[in-house]
Amino acid sequence: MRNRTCVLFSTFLLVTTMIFVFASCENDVTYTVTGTMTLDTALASNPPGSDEVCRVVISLTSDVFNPEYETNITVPEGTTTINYSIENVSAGTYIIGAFIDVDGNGSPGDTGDYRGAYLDIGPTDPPNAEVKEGSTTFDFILNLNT
Ligand SMILES: [Ca+2]
Ligand SMILES: [Ca+2]
Repeated sequence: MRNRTCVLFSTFLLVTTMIFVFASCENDVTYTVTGTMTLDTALASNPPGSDEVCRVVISLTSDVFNPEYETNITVPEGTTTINYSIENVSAGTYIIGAFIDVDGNGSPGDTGDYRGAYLDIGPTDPPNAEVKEGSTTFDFILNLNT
């Protein structure tokens, strides 16, 4: 009887441990999110001939200035497409967007700056980019603010 209790308890511990390990592994799954951004107008730098920085953000909310993930890509004048890649993104539904602060004043909304988001999402729309197995590529257009 005592042995049987011991075996049952050991089995319980083993199963509990396996469930815990499995659950932990599941939570650790992350993805590399990639895509191509196409500028609707070739990059016009300010000052002319200089490089600009394209800030790519992946955000759980419409607050793209406090994103969960981001990367900065330096691009030269004349650029028309920019490839991005952000590693270690957890599964979830996000806003994926980018902007180029061409005049360097910290705001992406000025004439001559560029901005855009996956499926052209607006600032009041809910996140629309679902990152999961088989869904990690999000292409979008960067529009010149005119
Ligand atoms: Ca500039
Ligand atoms: Ca600006």
